[in-house]
Amino acid sequence: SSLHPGRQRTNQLKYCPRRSPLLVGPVSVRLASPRSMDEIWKRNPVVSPGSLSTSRLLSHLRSLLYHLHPFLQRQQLHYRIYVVHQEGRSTFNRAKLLNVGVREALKDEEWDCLFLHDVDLLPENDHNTYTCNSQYPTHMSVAMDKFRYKLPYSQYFGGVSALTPDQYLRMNGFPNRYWGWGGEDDDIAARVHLSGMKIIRPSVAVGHYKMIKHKVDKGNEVNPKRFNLLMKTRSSWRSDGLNTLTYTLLSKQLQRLYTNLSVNIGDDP
Ligand code: NGS
Repeated sequence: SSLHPGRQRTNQLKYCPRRSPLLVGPVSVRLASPRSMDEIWKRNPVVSPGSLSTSRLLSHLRSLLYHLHPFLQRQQLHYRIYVVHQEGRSTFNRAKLLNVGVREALKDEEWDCLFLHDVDLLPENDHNTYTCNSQYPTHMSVAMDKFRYKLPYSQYFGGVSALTPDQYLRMNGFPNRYWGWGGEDDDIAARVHLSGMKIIRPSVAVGHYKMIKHKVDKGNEVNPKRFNLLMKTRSSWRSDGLNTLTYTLLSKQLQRLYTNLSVNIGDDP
């Protein structure tokens, strides 16, 4: 699953201080998943309610919600978390799921910022503000524990990123053709540059993330086509992306702590 909170366009920002007085900076992240959604709900009474279903929920998602709701509230943001669930047995396609999340989220509100967030990454410092830069896409997860708190390579764009809807449209969204593990984040980074933008990043001091450890996901086998696809990004980005996105929305449920989208996105042809 992938998800992204956003921030709403509003004319009432004068009521908010530029920098939230509630921030604490570095926070210690608890990796053990909370036992129940109820526990998270009780600790976050201001989250707007939908309905509750605790069936088949990943423990990663519980950890993320447990952590992210207080984090975003300390930043005094107006946000909504969407979880995009790929229904069925087809190979995982992260970038296409992110496209679906963006399209569906923008049907609900005129968000001014889209966060594309892996479910297994927990931000460790609330000075890493979940807002967008008005000019350029931002790569947020610059210092992950599994990479010893630095970038694994300078073009790395995986994990957590943030774009305005304008930036997202300008690069024709994300590729739909990456089935399985690897390369889609490199393609997204290439699109940023090919569409005339650049990537900006928070400082390594605040861009800290802890990753919830897990084995290789079933249904997300390494994509053997990824290098071939990456060689074609320059010629394919305009004809593969938001403008060619197709899927079937199977359900949209307002849970108490997030909005769940279940989608059929097809399979690797
Ligand atoms: C690169 C992958 C990226 C991936 C990154 C980190 O090699 O998709 O490693 O992987 N690019 C290609 O395969 C072309 S990780 O260490 O997190 O498993 O995000």
